[in-house]
Amino acid sequence: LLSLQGKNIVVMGVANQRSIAWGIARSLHEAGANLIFTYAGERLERNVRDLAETLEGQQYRIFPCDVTSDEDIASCFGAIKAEVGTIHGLAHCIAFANKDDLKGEFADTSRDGFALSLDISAYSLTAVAKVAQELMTEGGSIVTLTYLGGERVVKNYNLMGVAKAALEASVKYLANDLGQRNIRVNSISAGPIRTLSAKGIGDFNSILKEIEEKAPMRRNVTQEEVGDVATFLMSNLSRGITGENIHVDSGYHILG
Ligand code: 0WD
Repeated sequence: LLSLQGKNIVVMGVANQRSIAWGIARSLHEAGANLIFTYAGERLERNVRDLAETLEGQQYRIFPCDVTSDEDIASCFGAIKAEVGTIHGLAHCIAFANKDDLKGEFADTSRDGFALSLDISAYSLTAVAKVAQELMTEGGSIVTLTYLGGERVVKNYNLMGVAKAALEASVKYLANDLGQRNIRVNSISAGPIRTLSAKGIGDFNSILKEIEEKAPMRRNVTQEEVGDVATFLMSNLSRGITGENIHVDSGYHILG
């Protein structure tokens, strides 16, 4: 029922084994997808290569792509086109904000910090979708990752909340543009997960604790659980869904 055999899927944003992108990659791999990884900066290439080597029987490919650069995006997807031709899916698992902007008051956000965070965390989805859609000649699925802080105020999430609001609105506009080409665009709103990026968010431990105490399921979610929903969204099972935001957060978002 759920097979991604023969499907070429690009995974952007693996930084280390805790990355949500890595949870997505493992789930996609289990469903039989051919994976193409992109990484930002030489520092991460080794990490991604070492992790990809652990995927049994996987003939993975790996390309550099810093999403702040249109040239990087063009050459990355140019290389993917040359090597694999058609792609069927793309997982965008990328965000950035300066640490200082993830604590204290949102009102203190600087102009430069705002521009950089919105560029990497929100605009990059559009920049990448614009180029990736050319390779989705048989239709496709684009999935990005967001967080509840984009829908309502979450302490310390500050600038990243504004970036996620822009990202979630981008999902809807992109879904509307690309729908006629049978390309679907959706987001997963993940509950808090301890990753490298999460380390930047002030008092992250208390956010995790709050979920354990109050979420309907009284526990936090894992990279694997987010990964499995991404696999569903990449698969034919979700063919009627686009412009949607699916919460994988133990139900926490239903609380007022
Ligand atoms: O609790 C969490 N961890 C949640 C994360 C809850 C809900 C959503 N998310 C989102 C994040 O906001 C992000 O969009 O999930 C996505 C993945 O984040 P992650 O797995 O939590 O974090 P991490 O493993 O650090 O991956 C984010 C990666 C970067 O890692 P580093 O640590 O090097 O900043 O985003 C990538 C990079 O690999 N990234 C870029 N990729 C291309 N070009 C760039 C860039 N300029 N900047 C960052």
